[in-house]
Amino acid sequence: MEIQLWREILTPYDQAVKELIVKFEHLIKEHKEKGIYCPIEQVKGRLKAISSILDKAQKKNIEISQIEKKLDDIAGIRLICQFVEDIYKVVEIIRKRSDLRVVSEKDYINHMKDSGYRSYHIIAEYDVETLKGHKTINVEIQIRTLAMDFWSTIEHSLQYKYKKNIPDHIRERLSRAADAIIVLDNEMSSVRSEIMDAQNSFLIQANMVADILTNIQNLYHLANKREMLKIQDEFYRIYKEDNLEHLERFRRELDLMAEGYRAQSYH
Ligand code: 0O2
Repeated sequence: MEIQLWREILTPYDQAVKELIVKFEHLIKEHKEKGIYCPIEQVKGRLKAISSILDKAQKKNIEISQIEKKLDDIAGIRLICQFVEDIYKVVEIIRKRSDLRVVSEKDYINHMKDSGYRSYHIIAEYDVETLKGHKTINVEIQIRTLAMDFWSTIEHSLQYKYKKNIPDHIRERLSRAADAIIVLDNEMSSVRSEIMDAQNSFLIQANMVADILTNIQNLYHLANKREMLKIQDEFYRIYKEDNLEHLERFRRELDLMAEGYRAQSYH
């Protein structure tokens, strides 16, 4: 048997996790900048600990030399959503990505595990470029709601504490908590459009305020400074009104003014 160079083995998986976190976080940022609701709320990622790799290999009777071929979750990405509906939107996003090739899917949302665990799992191939060249590895992507993530994090810690033999009375409580999570997620889904409207308005307002203040700052260097201070005061006054239409009108007027100054400075 060859000596296992764990650092060398794990480097591409570590790289994949880091790259995918950046990519999915950027996707969230792009949605926010465009004022569009993003079905992904949070991105997490982890490289499986060597001890967990060894435990899983032992449990599944996998030879150490076969670990890379047979373990799909050395690189793990978790995408957390607000609503159950979002999970399937995220699945669609992943299926369409050109940098991920879906190998298999498991729907533990519609087919809850006996433990009460719910999540959508995708195993996908991902290409990394390292010092040693090109390598295709498998990545496990778990997609679940905030509530499901809460449950599974707690349950995972208890599994660790009790070495996978959780006492019956705690199991029962976890099972009741899993049922409560289903009720909670359903309740949240029923007010989804209201929550999304509220979040969208917040996003639209935040983008508008950022635009206005950037314009004011840029114009401050070009236009009459006193006039710009007046405009800034006007902005604070309108902002206090808490009226999105007025804020939008103010932004358009400021845009026109900025265009005028830009045209002047061009000529
Ligand atoms: P860790 O420590 O999170 O990495 P299979 O091949 O289908 O028989 P496998 O490969 O374990 O079994 O796949 P499965 O069942 O889809 O589980 C993959 C991962 O999902 C697990 O990885 C967990 O992260 C998570 N998971 C599955 N079942 C449960 C559960 O009952 N509770 C919690 N909290 N998480 C679960 P690992 O390697 O088991 O664990």
